[in-house]
Amino acid sequence: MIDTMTKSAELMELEEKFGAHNYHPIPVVLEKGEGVYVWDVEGKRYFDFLAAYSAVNQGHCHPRILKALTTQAQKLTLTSRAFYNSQLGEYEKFITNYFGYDKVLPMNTGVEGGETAIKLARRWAYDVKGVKENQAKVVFANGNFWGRTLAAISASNDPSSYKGFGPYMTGYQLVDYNDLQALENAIKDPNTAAFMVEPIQGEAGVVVPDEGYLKGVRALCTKYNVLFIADEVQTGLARTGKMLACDHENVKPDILVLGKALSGGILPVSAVLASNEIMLTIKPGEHGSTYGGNPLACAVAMEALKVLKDEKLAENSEKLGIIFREEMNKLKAETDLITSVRGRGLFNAIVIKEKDGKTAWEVCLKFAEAGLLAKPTHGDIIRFAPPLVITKEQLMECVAIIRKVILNF
Ligand code: IF1
Repeated sequence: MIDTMTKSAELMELEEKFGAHNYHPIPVVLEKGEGVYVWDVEGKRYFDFLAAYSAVNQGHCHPRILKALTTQAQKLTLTSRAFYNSQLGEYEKFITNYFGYDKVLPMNTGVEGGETAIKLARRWAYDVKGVKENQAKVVFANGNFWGRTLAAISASNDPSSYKGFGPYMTGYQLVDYNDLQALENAIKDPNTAAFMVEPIQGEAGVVVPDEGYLKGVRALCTKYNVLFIADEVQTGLARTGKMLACDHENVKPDILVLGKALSGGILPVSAVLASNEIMLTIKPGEHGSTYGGNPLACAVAMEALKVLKDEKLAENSEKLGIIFREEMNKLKAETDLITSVRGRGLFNAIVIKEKDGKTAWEVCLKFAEAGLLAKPTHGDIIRFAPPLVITKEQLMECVAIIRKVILNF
């Protein structure tokens, strides 16, 4: 019997056999991406409605960002920070002007951005605020997710993130998200260095706080001389219909953490932006990373940021997000399968009425069959986050696919 295993099945088997089992992917094997589309190894085309968890806001393999990559890659990719390089200064000037901060500390992954922000906040607490050595406290919100390192999972209240990896980082406190009274009770403690929060919680299932929450966070952090760290790794860079999710309430965090779409999904680039007062508390040789600020990342990130503005992706996200939620709310009225619709811009989620703990997963399998890729988070929540280059026509095609699958489920 000739082995009739498909290419996809073959490749999935290789991952099963030789790779760690730290994910449970939707069973599609992707080979090519362009704009809002991805193709599997059998040549089937899908709408990508996850956009690599918002790392591909500019669309897959954006030609301008690829050009920046290939041009720089022919010249110089990495020097380490033992030396200067021709791209870093230009990039630092560009991104600090772009977001309105004095300085940037370049890193690679989002979680390194979070770790850097916390190190800066603690150092600022000791050197500027006057907190006693090793007494600094950092506050986080229940439901937070900012990565997989030990410092990140120590802040988590989700057992699937932290269980079995203790002991945990100390000096942390958790308060309920969207609860300003709980926040005030926590940060009035004079040992508090910072409150790190996602303006909209991503992994928690696109949890949008009440209008006024971010303004309240800003006011309380100012009142108690506590640094407001905004983790915009997933919500930033036009995803929620503004350049930053904090822009919905016109609040300016003391420390801004960016990642994911900062490189348009081409290579890992993250950044931490802050004032001189905060940033200069870290002295030469006290923080860094092999790849942080490499010339390739700088060239790619500058182009990725230019594309966001040139293609008005925040405006497109805002406009199409409103249409998308209208369509999802219409659909919700026609079925008992959807219990809630929420989001901002093209950062949305529907909550599925779970029958047996597998419903959302099975719905996503049906979406894949119908040519749309999405994945559940926390079992019953399906996040919808397409590349922000999606057109209205493409969005309506996706709405039709979602409707068909949901109504026939
Ligand atoms: C995985 C989740 C999303 C993030 C926020 C920091 C980071 C992330 C708000 C760290 C990363 C990724 C991690 C990836 C899947 C994805 C994810 F489902 F895990 F939670 F997006 F929601 N802040 N999120 O969302 O950035 O170090 O990964 O570059 O771990 O499975 P990173």
